[in-house]
Amino acid sequence: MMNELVILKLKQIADILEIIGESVYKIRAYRKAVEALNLVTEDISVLVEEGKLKDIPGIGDAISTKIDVIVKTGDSYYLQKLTQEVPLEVTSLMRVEGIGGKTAGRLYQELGIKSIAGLEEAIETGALSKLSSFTEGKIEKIQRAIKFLKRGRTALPKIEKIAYGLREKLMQSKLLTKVDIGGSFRRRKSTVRDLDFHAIGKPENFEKAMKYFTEMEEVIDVIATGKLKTTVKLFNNMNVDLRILEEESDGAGLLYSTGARSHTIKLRTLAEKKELLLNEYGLYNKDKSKLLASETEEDVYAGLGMCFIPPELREDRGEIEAAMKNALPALITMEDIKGDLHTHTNYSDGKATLEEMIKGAEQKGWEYVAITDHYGKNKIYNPLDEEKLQKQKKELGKLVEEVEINVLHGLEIDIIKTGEIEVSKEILKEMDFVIASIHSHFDLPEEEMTQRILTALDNEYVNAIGHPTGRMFSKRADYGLNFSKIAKKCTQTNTWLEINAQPDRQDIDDHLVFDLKEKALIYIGTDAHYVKDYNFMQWGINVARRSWCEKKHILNCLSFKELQKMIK
Ligand code: DGT
Ligand code: CA
Ligand code: CA
Ligand code: ZN
Repeated sequence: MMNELVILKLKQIADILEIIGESVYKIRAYRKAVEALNLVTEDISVLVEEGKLKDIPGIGDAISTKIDVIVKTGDSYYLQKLTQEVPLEVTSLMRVEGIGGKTAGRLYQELGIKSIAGLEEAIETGALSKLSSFTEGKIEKIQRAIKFLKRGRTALPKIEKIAYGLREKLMQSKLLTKVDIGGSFRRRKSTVRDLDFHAIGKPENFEKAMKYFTEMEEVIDVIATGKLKTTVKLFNNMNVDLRILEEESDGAGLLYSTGARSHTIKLRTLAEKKELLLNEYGLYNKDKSKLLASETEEDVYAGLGMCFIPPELREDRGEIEAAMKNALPALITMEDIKGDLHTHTNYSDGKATLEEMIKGAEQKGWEYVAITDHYGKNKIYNPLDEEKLQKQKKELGKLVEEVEINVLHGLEIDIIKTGEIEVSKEILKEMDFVIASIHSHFDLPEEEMTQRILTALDNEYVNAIGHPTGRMFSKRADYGLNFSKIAKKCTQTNTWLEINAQPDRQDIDDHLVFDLKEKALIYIGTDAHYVKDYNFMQWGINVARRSWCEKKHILNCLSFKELQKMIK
């Protein structure tokens, strides 16, 4: 939990420095520190105590002192000082895609805009269009980005550590005997709006537990408080609901909190048809004189005549009917995954060496890994050229002698605006696995975007389309695509669609995988840039599970031999 807070404060410092227009070196130092701390698995307060902070590469004297203060006081004096010059709120402007520190600074200095609401107002009144360089096109882009931000949803991976930290603290209070996190979080949705805690305790402790909850240091505001349900706002602006029930209602209460609403409403309707009554306390007979089931979710489902339904499936998409017939899918698990097909090394924009990435994949127990560094002209990705590719090939040749794991030598290449691929067929032909992805011109209309991918699919050497819809939860919505057209051509050309498991992407979305899994060829790729990114596989598994995928639906559940046969 402290780690999250430290990272947040350092990020805020970097943002403010950028708005003020401080030296790029200073800003970069803070950004680097944030990046480094994101990789730290130990508790930062323990590192401070043991004086080990400066052992972390990227943390120098100045920043280490700042971290020290944050750990000890929960806040940063330095940040407080900076915010006398520019209010912290101004940093919220930087969440709008296309607005960096410099622009945020201008908006504040020249128009006094502090918040996204203020920015919207300036668009409305026309004040923004009077500012130099704010063309009609640019303002339109900003409007779209604001609309996207206002969904108020956060990628699940981004909130997971915080959520588990809060649960830990609630348990430590000793006022509750069990704490679970329900809602979309438990259903493993790609994004969550708020967190829904479901807790069990003794009635005499309810009030004390609610008080403890509202007074936790992560809480910045209490939205509503009651004996059975309380809502608070966290430091990251996310709301958390806490419901407390007595032990005997554990199962029924967790079922209720987990939802989805449509799922529990369907269950209630079903109960009524059977002359029963279901609520968050239990399953009863019609006049409520007898409690039939409540202690565990299994009990409640059994009382309704069905087997346990995994939370990921609880969306009223046919899971209740399937559970009644005992015909739920055998959902894919991490153990079914045999390898990763999308990874980068420091030959392009990855952060680990070829050797580290290969050995890291082997450590995961995988049978194969595809190394797919960027190749092409897009300089942001430090792409390979012919010379670097040959060097990589040579190194790879030696490395494969040292390892058991099978390595596919692949590439990730750009689908340029026209849909063409600017890598020669002579090069592509030599590669074991070629992923083509869109990395530029994200705002073309749906038809053009669809055609762009269809054109790319004409290239016989393209094996897969990476992160197909381009959405990034913290940045931009997906560009519209006609998926039935794309999926059809993918199947015709034996081109695979990726579930990109990056936390911010989880692309393609579960509703698409749900529809396409029988028709299209789908695999999960982590797009790893560090060895630890192999753990992103779990986010891809979530998407697949929510889409009712069994291992037969996901290509990287195949053995290496079978996979090789499948690759064109
Ligand atoms: P979210 O927060 O938008 O990511 O999605 P959920 O599913 O977590 O939605 P949320 O937080 O509004 O509600 C959490 C769970 O609480 C929901 O899945 C079911 C339960 N719930 C809340 N209010 C109601 C209600 O009025 N009726 C029913 N049946 N369930 C409710
Ligand atoms: Ca929720
Ligand atoms: Ca809620
Ligand atoms: Zn990519």
